[in-house]
Amino acid sequence: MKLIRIFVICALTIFFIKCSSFTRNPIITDIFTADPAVLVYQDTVFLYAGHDEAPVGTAEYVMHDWYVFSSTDMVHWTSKGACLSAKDFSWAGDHAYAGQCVYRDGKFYWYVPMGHKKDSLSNGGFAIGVAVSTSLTGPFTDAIGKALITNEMTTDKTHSWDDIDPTVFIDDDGQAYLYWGNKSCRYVKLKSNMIELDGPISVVTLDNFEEAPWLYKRNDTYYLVYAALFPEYIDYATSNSPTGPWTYRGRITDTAYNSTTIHPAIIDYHGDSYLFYHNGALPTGGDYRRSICLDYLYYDSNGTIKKVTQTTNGVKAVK
Ligand code: FUB
Repeated sequence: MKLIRIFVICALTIFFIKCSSFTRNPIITDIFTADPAVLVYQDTVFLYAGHDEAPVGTAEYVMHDWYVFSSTDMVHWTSKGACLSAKDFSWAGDHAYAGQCVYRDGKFYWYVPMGHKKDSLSNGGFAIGVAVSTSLTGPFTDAIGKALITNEMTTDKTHSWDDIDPTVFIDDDGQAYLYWGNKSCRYVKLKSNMIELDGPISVVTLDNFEEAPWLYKRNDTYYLVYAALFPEYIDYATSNSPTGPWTYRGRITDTAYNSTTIHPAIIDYHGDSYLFYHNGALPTGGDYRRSICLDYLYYDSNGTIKKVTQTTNGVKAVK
């Protein structure tokens, strides 16, 4: 009798969790995911995610590929599988860190940082590549057959992992901008083909900048949101131009639960604004076994972002 009661309670709990109209954070629970980037395409939300594969007890990132998930209600997420791998770039070693996929003229461009093999173009260190596909989920191929940004192209900081975490924004006039960096934030204009630089690389002055920039525009204001300090918070700055100068506006989140890193992605969907980030909340989770989460983000009437509370309930299903 007792066993039957326990079975019924378990079954009901699973049923209610599955039917819940809230996301529950983390939103992906069957693998470890990090570094969210989000793209809304034809009324569906596509989440491009890093994949943490470090075994329990391993104190370094083990990341070989990137996953795609989709949702139309922000609660139920469908895995499209590993849609891109560091192996898809002949010049890359490993270390599939944080990327972002954007759409332009019928194609999807996925900008990703990886370690560069030592060869005639680079002496190693992190580099940024771009993969292209006519489909949101691939197959993706290396768009240029070499890195778009190498460690040698940025000389203001010398550490080997300063060229990571690309974010790409296409302005209303069609000009595309690539921002990226660790410790030093940089940007460069991209040509309309999305695979060539269109000018010099510039260094951006930003308070507390650590890594993980996310650039977007709301009304006439440009927002540059990023991981700040270490352990990381999410801070942001605004400007009336996509190239700055940037005015520091403050803190969006505190540090993440059980993770020294946190990584922002922000979208609007069906009238609400959302912040994606990661924490280490899954069982056996931590710094190198992270999980993507999702919470509402609110603006004041003057456009400033209110501080986001990281919840376990997440957000409600979009009707
Ligand atoms: O996932 C590896 C690195 O950790 C990312 O590139 C950073 O943003 C941090 O999340």
